[in-house]
Amino acid sequence: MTITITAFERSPDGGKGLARDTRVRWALEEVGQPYAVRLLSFRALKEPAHRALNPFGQIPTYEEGDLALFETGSIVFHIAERHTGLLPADANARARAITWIFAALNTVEPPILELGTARLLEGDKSWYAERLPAVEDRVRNRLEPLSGRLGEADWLDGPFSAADLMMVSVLLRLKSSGMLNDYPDLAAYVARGEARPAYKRAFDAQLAVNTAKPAAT
Ligand code: GTB
Repeated sequence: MTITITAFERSPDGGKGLARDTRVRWALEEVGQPYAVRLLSFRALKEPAHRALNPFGQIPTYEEGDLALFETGSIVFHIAERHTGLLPADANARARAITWIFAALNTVEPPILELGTARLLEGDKSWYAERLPAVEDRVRNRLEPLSGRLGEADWLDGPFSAADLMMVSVLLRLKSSGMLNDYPDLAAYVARGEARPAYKRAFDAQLAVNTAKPAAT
């Protein structure tokens, strides 16, 4: 059954892989599932046809037969459940991997998003410089214990899993801030994720979209 996801026809990051379709592409590449991509303009995101798939008018979405999903946590979990390679077979190890998916999305990602929003939307405000240290501290409050837990390990809990796919995807957003440089183990963890052939295929696929020349009119 054909899998179709949605993505920006032009991501604001110009192809740095930070839009959330990359994590879904990565999951599909890890399990070897081919997929099609429907590219959407910002206007199309808010039209009824897309809101029927995602009421919030966002990418990515996931369609497979009569199943339609939104939210990358749910989509990646679905892919990991239906195919081998992204979740351990042992029930307890599987539950721990799922816990880390939630931790990535609910505990680590929010302060990282807050930092991105502050830089993007508040950088020109008079109070920005005063507020920034507190926002960065909230990110460090997550990186410190994460780094402590990862320690010398390659991945969060045994072999690479959807937990690492999600955590690396979340941490990637910090690369441009330089904050990962204070945590060499996390920087190396992210680099290990980026070095995976499946990640590279996912990254290249979104880059091709975002660097394609517009069709001549
Ligand atoms: N919780 C949802 C999920 O995980 O699926 C969040 C989905 C989401 O934020 N989608 C964004 C979107 O559709 C794109 S990924 N935004 C359009 C809108 O809301 O109107 C967020 C994103 C966008 C751009 C960059 N970038 O350019 O660096 C990075 C991340």
